Amino acid sequence: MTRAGFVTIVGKPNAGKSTLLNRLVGERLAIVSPKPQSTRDRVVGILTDESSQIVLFDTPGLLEPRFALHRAMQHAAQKAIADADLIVHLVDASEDVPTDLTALAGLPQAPKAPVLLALNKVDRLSAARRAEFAERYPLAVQLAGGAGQGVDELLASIRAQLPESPFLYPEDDVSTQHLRFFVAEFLRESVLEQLEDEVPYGVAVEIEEFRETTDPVYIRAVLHVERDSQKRILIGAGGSRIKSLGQETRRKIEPLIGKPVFLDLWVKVLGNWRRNAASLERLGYKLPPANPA
Ligand SMILES: Nc1nc2c(ncn2[C@@H]2O[C@H](COP(=O)(O)OP(=O)(O)OP(=O)(O)O)[C@@H](O)[C@H]2O)c(=O)[nH]1
Ligand SMILES: [Mg+2]
Repeated sequence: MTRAGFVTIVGKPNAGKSTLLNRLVGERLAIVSPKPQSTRDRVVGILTDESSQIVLFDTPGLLEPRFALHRAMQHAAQKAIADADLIVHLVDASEDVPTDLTALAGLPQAPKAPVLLALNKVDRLSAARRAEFAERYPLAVQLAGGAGQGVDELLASIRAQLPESPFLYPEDDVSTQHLRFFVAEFLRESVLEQLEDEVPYGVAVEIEEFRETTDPVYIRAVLHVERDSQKRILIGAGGSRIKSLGQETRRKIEPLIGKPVFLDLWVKVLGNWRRNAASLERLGYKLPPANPA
């Protein structure tokens, strides 16, 4: 008898969802950043042992949508919630207290799947504060997903609540995403690491070409920005910034691809892409239907 199911990790931006996914799967699948709103779409991680298979969905942080990209991000989280057999609601306990998930996710009604509350970043809390949380939220798991504290307990709770089912994916799979996706995400992570303030938020990555049979592997990626001023920043003086973004990203993707990579980077202006439905679609972000039934 095996258990298997879809487990969706949700929470506010920066709660530590992607860090937790990586820790659970034991691979760096999702990009992580101290800046909020780093995850923009669903990321899948698969964790299989002899008797269970957990298909994890990492999601964009839940926020009040201000423009089209935010609506696409909220929609991705809502879909992952609808697909879930179990939801892990992750709260950064060092900054926040749990709030109502239905309202936070902008849902018309409570999700069908059971919700497991997990209080994260407890490594930042005093013993007294942890005890207070334990008393107030007796069913919540206390975690420090970054360091791995409490992760076994969370896994045990998840496994106990998975439906009985045959495995959904081959036992050796750790994700369902293709290499292209990881290349685009790691490039965006490098942008989050190297650039300040608003710049990373205006960057979207498109992989235009991916030739795996050549040596080195040839990848052409476009960094789309919203304005000329952002383009200048991304290129940097004498091309210094784009060069270092390329170097950093190659360092991350070459172990994944297993071969040397020639990463051909371009920066283009796609005016106001975050607010434009056609641009978002082209970049692979799915907006909710305009008039939901
Ligand atoms: N102290 C501490 N920091 C953590 C922990 N987990 C994650 N972090 C840090 O919190 C920041 C955000 O982590 P992410 O995993 O990117 O958070 P997220 O919820 O995926 O964020 P979005 O994708 O923007 O919604 C990073 O700087 C992490 O290193 C933890 O258990 N303790
Ligand atoms: Mg994330």
